[in-house]
Amino acid sequence: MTQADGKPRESASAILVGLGRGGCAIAAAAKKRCGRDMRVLLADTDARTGMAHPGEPFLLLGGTRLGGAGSGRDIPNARAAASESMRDFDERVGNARLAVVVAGLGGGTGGGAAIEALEHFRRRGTVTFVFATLPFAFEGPEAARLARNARPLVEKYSDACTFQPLDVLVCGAGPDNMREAFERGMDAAAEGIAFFWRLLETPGYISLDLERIRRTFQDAGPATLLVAGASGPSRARSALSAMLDSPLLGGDGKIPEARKLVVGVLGGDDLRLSETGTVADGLAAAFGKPEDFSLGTVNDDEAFSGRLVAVAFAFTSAPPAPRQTRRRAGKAAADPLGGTSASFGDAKNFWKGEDLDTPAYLRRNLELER
Ligand SMILES: Nc1nc2c(ncn2[C@@H]2O[C@H](COP(=O)(O)OP(=O)(O)OP(=O)(O)O)[C@@H](O)[C@H]2O)c(=O)[nH]1
Ligand SMILES: [Mg+2]
Repeated sequence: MTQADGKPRESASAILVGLGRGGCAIAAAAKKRCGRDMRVLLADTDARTGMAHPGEPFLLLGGTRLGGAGSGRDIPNARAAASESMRDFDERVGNARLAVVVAGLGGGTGGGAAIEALEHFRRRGTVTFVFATLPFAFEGPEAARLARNARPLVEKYSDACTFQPLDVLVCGAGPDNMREAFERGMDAAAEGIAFFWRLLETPGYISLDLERIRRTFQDAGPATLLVAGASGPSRARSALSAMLDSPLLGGDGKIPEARKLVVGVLGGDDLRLSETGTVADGLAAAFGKPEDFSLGTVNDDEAFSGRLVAVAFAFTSAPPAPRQTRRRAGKAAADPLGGTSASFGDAKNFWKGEDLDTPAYLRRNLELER
């Protein structure tokens, strides 16, 4: 994975990990948009997912436990299956310093395997950003319950995360065909991830490279991710308004203050300084001028000629409580750059087929009272 000058690409130390059927579909679609230099790993408890994406690296999770038949919409089952495959997973992710984990919440594997993978990444020092979708309303209460149950643990174990309701991703213009709805949700999610990847790998005049993103995202917590594109003479203003009108901000016109804001502006050679300023200043002002503000630009005439795309990560809620990397006494921490990791065999507390590190409400499939 090298550039023309023979140096390794920045993005070689970043990996996109798709988990579960929906997560793998979105990750594979993002890779199609970004090209073959994007490092991807698809993993699922269901062997059919590997067949659906021929040519992409695929890891079957918990083959011994589940026989490649999926988790049966069971988060603890999927988590235990993922735990069984963590050595293989570790080998496949190699020396990644940043992992973008994509999962559709609403089933078993997207949530369960994500929790396991995130805990694993934390132990080995890889910074994680989770891009998770929340189920369509039409998927019913069971999918909503599974997503609600997985979400707090995904928040807990990731460095930064965003939850994108599929109903919002398809802009509420509900296609009345399920396949079309899922495809549109997948396209929108893949597009958001692909823009983020471009920010990482395409050097712009103001660069947001992997190490800056890594530092900014570490222990950053949940973010609202806003993406908007526009063309025409007032494209910067149009993109800014579309972002600030997003239903993800509550839709009541009151924009919460952000403690941290990351903004990317992507355009062609015609991207003007004043346009970058319009987007960056407009977003900073709307989110209460956070001191922790990062800006990156991408100039890619082939991809964005005539078009401007803006991406923002607004960290609006309280930062997560300080976290400690869970390590077993006597086990050395994995070297994040050094490949092999500590032993995982005893890193989990399984008893009678249950993972005792998973809260009881999840193990018993109960609903949390809020
Ligand atoms: N956009 C999109 N979302 C999907 C697709 N398939 C599933 N999803 C979403 O992902 C959620 C989880 O479904 P799956 O990915 O099928 O479930 P899984 O993670 O494989 O989990 P199990 O099969 O239960 O082990 C669903 O509730 C959907 O919201 C897809 O093809 N496109
Ligand atoms: Mg599945």
